[in-house]
Amino acid sequence: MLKCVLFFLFTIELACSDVQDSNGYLAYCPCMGRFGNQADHFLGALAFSKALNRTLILPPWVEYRYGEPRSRQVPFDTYFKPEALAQYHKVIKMEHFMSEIAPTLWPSEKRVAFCYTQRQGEQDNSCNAKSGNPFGPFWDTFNIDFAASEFYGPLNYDSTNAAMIEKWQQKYPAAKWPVLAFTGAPASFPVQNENRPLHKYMQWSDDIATRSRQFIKKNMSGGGFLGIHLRNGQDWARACQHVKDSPLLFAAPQCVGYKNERGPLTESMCLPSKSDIIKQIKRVLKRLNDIKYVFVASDSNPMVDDLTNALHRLDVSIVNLKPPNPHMDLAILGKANYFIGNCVSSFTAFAKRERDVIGLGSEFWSFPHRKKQKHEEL
Ligand code: GFB
Repeated sequence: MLKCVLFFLFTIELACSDVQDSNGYLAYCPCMGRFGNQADHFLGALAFSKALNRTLILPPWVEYRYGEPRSRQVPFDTYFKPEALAQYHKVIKMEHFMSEIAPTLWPSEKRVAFCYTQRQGEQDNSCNAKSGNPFGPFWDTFNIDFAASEFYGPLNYDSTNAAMIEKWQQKYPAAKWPVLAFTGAPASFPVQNENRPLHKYMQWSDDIATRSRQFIKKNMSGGGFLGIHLRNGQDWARACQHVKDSPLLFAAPQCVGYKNERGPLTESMCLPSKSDIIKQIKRVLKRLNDIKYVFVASDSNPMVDDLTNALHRLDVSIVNLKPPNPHMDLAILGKANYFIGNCVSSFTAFAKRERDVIGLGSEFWSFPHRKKQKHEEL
């Protein structure tokens, strides 16, 4: 029996693997950045496939392990439930598409790579869709080689622009182009404001949801918890040096707005000092009732000793995950009574969106920017 994906709209519709979508499919490589970047891109690709009315092929997540020259591809449903996404739009796992549908609908000679314009690589005038890491390893996971390239420029993937969507439909009708396979995500980074609410369809897999609940029960019961994200590794410190010249660096629009309409981006929003972090946590703890724990997620230094020393009078315990696990960290941050995150980080952006769609409160380090009073500087 072939697996089916359930769509719960007004009626229940079954999209079984032996039924092909006559409106076509959309595939892409999440080839830019790590999890937070890929998640931003995913929401854009989801909106774009919905606008084109093509089934979205759920790509595996691309992960990098220290010392390994090739990325690893982790099946989409390791972290998220396809059936929750199916409440919004038609989706199919890439593994499933390749085993059940590609052999007839998308045979080797029909595999065309889409890119805006030519990319550098082995061949001239080509998307070179498999040149470099993770491009090669990603498509190799499914034994996909491309027979040709298609440059779709000047079209773009703004799913809110009906005239643009019409142009895609005209130029690439599903009957002739059953699969649009993009060399990179057909989406902008950071995610477009309009697509942020789509996060509600990203629901953690049972495995992650259960383990995060168990962690909270075991380590943080008998009171609420404040979740904090400390992005402070060396890569981050280097990136934050660019704040002066990049007022919308990475995910910064999530706090300062897409046009800096909510103020300037400061270095302290990107890499807050220890004293700024402690002051802000104290302010938040004073404001909130019944917080007994501070859960720290960090890529590098969770500052457990510093926080323990600084907060011991406030009767809170500092908790973190050992060994580290980014997805578990995010799932736990998503459930905190309150959250303080890093405005510039797309990792924070994931937790912030998840919390927004269920109405939980959050704020960012050192945001909004307030000019220090003279006595504070002394
Ligand atoms: O997710 P991400 O694109 O977020 O990349 P940023 C950061 C990666 O660092 C995550 C790890 O995918 C995790 O693997 N990481 C970050 C964490 N925070 C945590 C945490 O709290 N816990 C754990 N366990 N892991 C930007 C990138 O990272 O960093 C840019 O988007 C660039 O492309 C820049 O590389 C330097 O947006 O924070």
